[in-house]
Amino acid sequence: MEAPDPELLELARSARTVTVLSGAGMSAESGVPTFRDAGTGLWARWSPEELATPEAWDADPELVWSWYLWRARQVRRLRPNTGHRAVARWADRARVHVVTQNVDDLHERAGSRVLAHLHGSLFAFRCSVCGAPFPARLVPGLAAGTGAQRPPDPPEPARERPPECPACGGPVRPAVVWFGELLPEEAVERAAAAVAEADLVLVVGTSGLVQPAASLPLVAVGRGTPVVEVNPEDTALTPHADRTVRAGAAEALPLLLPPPDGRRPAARRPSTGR
Ligand code: BV8
Ligand code: ZN
Repeated sequence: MEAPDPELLELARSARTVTVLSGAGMSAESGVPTFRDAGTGLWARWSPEELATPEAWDADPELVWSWYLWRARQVRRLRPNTGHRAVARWADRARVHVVTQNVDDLHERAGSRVLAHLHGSLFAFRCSVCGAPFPARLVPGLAAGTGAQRPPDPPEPARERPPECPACGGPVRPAVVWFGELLPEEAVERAAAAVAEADLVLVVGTSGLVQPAASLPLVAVGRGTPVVEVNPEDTALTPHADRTVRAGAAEALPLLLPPPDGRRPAARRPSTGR
């Protein structure tokens, strides 16, 4: 990717309050399959939309639990990419609010404080009956820390039983938001406030298909806040964004980041900005 054009650089580097809205593409270059791809490999027989639902859980809690544990263990073995790290460093030079649809913890492991996990987290758990939180450290095989060495995946998804809630004996579920479930109200409120407060909204790696998260960038558009999209592909948001950077997050974000000492690097020929 060419260096971003001077106007886009100025927009990115003069912003005092940046709200980053990230989707699965943010973690793609870390090796985390995007949501649509989460049904590949071992789980190719199921579509993620089928498994990420209360109905799938009710029908076969072990299957759904095994899928989430497989995804969580996969993330544990992966690392934040240069895009996550650029967002974390940006916070040294401007107020940065990170709002993510992702359920991985790569923003945090890169050093960002995440303002809102709109769709929950692979590493938070609660009882599916009484709602009592369940500590991740008690989840078998989810070793804390990164890069937990685990044997390669079995040829078939291993079916594992979800732990039982100590309070009521109910099966423990991942604290993620399934399709048809409401998003955590306080997370949505914090995200909306961060969009309202921003003088730049950076939308990174989301196809903009899943509501209500997909409406957040449009709130910024409605307020006249500059919206910059970072995505190798066109998305539902593209027609509404002020600028589009047709590149991956790990490549584009370090180029947009303000330099540490406020120097303005000599910007070469513009990118593919709109
Ligand atoms: C709700 C957690 C109220 C779980 C997720 C009809 C019936 C019922 C509901 C609905 C309906 N119509 C609409 C709805 C609402 C529904 C919805 O929006 N459905 C869509 C599919 C139409 N939403 C809900 O149900 C939400 N709740 O509305 O409650 C309600 C209640 C009942 C009835 C109606 C309404 C809950 C939505 C949350 C679902 N949970 N995740 C889990 O992870 O297992 S969503 C999940 O999919 C992800 O979190 C992600 O946010 C989303 C999209 O996944 P992906 O496609 O992988 O990622 P993304 O979209 O971000 O696309 C990847 C992008 O990255 C691409 O653009 C690609 O080009 C780009 N990319 C690739 N590489 C890179 C890159 N970008 C940058 N750099 C790269 N290197
Ligand atoms: Zn319980």
